[in-house]
Amino acid sequence: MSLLETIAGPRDLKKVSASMLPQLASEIRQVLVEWAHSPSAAKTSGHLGPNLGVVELTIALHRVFDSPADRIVFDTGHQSYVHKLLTGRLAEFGTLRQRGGPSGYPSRAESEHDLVENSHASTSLSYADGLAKAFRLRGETDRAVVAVIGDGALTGGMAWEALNNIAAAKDSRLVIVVNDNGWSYQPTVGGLAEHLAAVRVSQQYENTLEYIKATLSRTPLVGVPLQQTLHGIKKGVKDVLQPQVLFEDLGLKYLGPIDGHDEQILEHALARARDFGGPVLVHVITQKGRGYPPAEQNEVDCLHQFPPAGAAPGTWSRVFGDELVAIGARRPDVVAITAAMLHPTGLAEFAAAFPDRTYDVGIAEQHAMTSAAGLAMGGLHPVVALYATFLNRAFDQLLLDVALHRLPVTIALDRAGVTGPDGPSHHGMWDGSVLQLVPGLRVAAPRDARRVAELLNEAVGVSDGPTVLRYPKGKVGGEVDAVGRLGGMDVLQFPRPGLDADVLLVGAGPMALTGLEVAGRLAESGIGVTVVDPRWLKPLDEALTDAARRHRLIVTVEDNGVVGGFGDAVCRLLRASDVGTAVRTFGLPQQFLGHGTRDEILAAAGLTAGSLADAIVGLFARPAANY
Ligand SMILES: Cc1ncc(C[n+]2csc(CCOP(=O)(O)OP(=O)(O)O)c2C)c(N)n1
Repeated sequence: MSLLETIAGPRDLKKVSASMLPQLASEIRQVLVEWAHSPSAAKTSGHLGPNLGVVELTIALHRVFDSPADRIVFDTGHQSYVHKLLTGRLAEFGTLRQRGGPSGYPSRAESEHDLVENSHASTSLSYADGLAKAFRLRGETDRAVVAVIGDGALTGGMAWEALNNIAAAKDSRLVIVVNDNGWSYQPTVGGLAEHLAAVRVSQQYENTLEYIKATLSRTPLVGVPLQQTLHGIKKGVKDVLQPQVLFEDLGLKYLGPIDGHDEQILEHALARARDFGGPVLVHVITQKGRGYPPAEQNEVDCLHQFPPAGAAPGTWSRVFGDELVAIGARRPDVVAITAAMLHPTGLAEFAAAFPDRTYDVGIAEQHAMTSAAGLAMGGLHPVVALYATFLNRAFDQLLLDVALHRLPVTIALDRAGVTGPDGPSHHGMWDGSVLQLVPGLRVAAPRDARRVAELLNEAVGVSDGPTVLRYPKGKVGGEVDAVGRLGGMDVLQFPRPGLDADVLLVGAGPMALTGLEVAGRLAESGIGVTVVDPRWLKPLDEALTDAARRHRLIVTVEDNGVVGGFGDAVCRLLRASDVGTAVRTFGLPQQFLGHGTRDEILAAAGLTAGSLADAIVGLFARPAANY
């Protein structure tokens, strides 16, 4: 039996003697690496590099704090695998991120030790601020709150809003652990990153570490107020360690930098921070991918995800990225913005070709959008590449900073629709609805690679307002050319000879291709279908109304929440034009959808060709008035 197998929770972990902890850390790393290379992880992928980096830190956290009475909030939550392994989930770990298996993020349904499952970055400090205030107000003064936040997540504006408030909440029992590995997906960028790097890489840091080790080993654990220790540390290194003034000037107690792979030092520092009685920031230096050479040496992202998440040839991301390079060569005014996701959004080639015209703004979608507004006001045409789910962060900026000013900004929304193993927070199922609210915004959804190129060119050709391109995760399917045109829309298929124009099936993006399969099945039941790809989902093409009048039933299919999306927009258009034809809208149920493969989730949502065809055949079995 391994040591890890004997640990069912933090209580067991606390009993392990300090001398055995290196063995425990190495067993955990072995489990992580073996899982990453398993056939199951090959399908689901997962976060390897971040977890290898927090092994000692997570052990120390669970030995010093008393979860779940003390609350540990992991920012983003992608680095919580070690926490899962130490809180009784070793047996299920092999099915991580699979349908029915553990989530790739903390999950309250799984464990009392899990709390925040949102997995959008930079929120942990606000949660922690609220939790600490709640414990204080309720008189639960023995409870501490810890937020573990990466240097990447610390680039998000919300984190700074929280720091501003935490500094003012002087009696909150709150420990902020900055897990500083220097990386987001990419090396973390910006002034904050430079500040942290100055602390991290300087010779002073080495000196400080030595000093802290010496100080802490000389002082007994209990009874020495943190302030005294801090004072001692500062006295010793005051002249050489200036960079820490950033946090101190904000009014936060700063402790560090601490070697994040020295478990004993971590325990000492965290215990002092816990007992301080007010907010403390513990700056911990870790190495992303620690202990697994292929991750340590990976120059793209330290194997942030494994298998790697980059934009492989043939993916939607890459097709977008390659076309943007071609556009960039012709159009010197086109610039690209990423929020810390250069490779996954397919911008790496553009950045290589036009480094001066590519901006990585950190995990700062709000800033990305308004900065794009500024770039557009300055005479450029920015292309902001985001995962669809993260557009939520920048809605107000899109609405008022960009659209109100009718600025020519193009937003490329990758991973739109069901994404799969990342679960409810990562499905791109909201953008199709919230974008409908934005006046003057044009939204395109390509069905295949040719249309990505075509629509991206049309989008960057728009100079009097914002445009959006939304496309899913993964590989692009085969190309399907139009057989006709209806206004600006592509007709992919007319009803088979001998069949009536029964159904007008309008499929958004690749759902138009699913529509072709549906049409094939319906033809077998004698139902004639016209399949249309609208290309632009907003504004809708007026030609849709005439076409609708010529059919008995309109069916819309979209890979987006069914409420307020493209289908609802079609209904509104038809109502406004007094078209009486019945309409059925198919999309994702407006629920938080769990993790699984994209195919599994689409099947459960009834968005496969078979389910759609069955549903439509069922409708035709009813009297016409009741469609
Ligand atoms: C709002 C938001 N934007 C983008 C992401 C995608 N994302 C997940 S992890 C990550 C990098 C996190 O870096 P850091 O906080 O330093 O943690 P590390 O992985 O380095 O441990 C990014 C950009 C996200 N989760 N949330």
